[in-house]
Amino acid sequence: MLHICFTTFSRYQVLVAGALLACSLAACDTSTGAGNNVNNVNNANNANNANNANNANNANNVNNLDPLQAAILTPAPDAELLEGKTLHLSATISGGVPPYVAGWDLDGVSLAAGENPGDTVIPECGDRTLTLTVTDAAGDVATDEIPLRVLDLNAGLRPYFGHLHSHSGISDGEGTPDEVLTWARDVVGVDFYGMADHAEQMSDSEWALVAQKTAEYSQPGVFVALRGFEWSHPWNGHMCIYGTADFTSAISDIWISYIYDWLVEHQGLAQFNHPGRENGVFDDLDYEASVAPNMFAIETGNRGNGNAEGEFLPYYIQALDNGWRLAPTSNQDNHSLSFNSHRTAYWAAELSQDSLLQAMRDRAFYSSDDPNAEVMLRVGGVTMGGLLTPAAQGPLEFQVKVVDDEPIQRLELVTRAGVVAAMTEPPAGTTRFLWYPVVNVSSDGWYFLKVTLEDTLDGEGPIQVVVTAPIYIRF
Ligand SMILES: [Ca+2]
Ligand SMILES: [Ca+2]
Ligand SMILES: [Zn+2]
Ligand SMILES: [Zn+2]
Repeated sequence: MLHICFTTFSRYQVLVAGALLACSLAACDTSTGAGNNVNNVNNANNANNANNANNANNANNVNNLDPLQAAILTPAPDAELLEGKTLHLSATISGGVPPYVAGWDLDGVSLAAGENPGDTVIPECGDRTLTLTVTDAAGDVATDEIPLRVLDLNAGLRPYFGHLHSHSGISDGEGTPDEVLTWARDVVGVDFYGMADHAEQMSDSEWALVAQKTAEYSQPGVFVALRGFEWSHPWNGHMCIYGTADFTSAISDIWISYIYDWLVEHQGLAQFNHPGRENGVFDDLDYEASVAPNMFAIETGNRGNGNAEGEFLPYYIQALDNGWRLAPTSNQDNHSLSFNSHRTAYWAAELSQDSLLQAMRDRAFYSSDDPNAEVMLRVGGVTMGGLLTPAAQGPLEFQVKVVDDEPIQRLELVTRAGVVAAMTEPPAGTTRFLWYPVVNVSSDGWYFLKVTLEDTLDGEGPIQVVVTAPIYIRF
């Protein structure tokens, strides 16, 4: 009944490490059972002798043996692990009549076979029951079962899909705020919608009307509307600004330093729009530490040009390399009541104006050509957009979960200068994928996830691309 204890485990499998201990203890215990076995055999022989001399030897042997027993060694009861992680399955089987047939199941679904099947992937999260069933050559059956807690990689968060850049009839778009918000909520069906009309075409009363309407239409858990405005400079570039009581236009604020100072003063949260469309690109996205806390996003998708087209993606990478902490977004920038499949998505526990504003402060967004792809990137307890301070230089395990209603083609972990640090291609047709790439981290930097999906539902084909906010590494 020798079993092989596994020797490598991650820091996230502390409880499985406990299983290791149980494993070696059980191995030591086998010697103490030997004396009992001898006694049992002697007792059984005496009984047989007294009973029936005509019993066949085979039958005597069966009666003489210990009863069939099955015990799960690893994992330990109540072990916790992340979905998609490998779990080491091992057991001890004794007594009965060998050979044994052993099968493992998770909540009644077959998982593995044999006494020591070794590393087995646990696919889905939840409070699960692991059962070992053993049948011996005489047809006797023994079982053992333990509870397992398989943790959701999304940690109770879910993605919400919407937009952070749109225009209404207040500036050069279409529709009143009522018409725009009703359409976004009921026709497009997005979870959130940022109204950002051009500042230089908006009056104070229109600005106040948008505040009133976005508050009126926001229903926690149903739909969130947010008021912002677009600051448009013909040379430097455009930005959408949220979270301020006032608005300002490039007519009054000509220089970049003016709008950066204004953002700090008004505690605004701003997004670089369609980078590169205006030649100055905010001084080539030069890093300004004073305003860095206020700049939360950069568009990698605008109107029909998304991540797959790649028009704006290089500027995202450039901005991160320059030192900005930004999330990527993909917005319609619509000037009419029309919509495509591109979305900005954020992770939160619930849908509300507060959670949307918090996601801006946390940079917890991803930019998606696809309207419903769920893409999570974490490291330990840090979610996309977050800052991680590793305890030491060396291997770092990222945690990735992608779920869509269309096949997942490729996953890439992208780092400085756009270098691909890790890559994998799931089997054809995969629509739910967990990935734990390990990369060596030795200096400050960032890592975001790029996911290539086959497009079969949105008419964009052959592919759509998702990019997440990075995990920022600071030693
Ligand atoms: Ca999809
Ligand atoms: Ca699609
Ligand atoms: Zn613009
Ligand atoms: Zn615009």
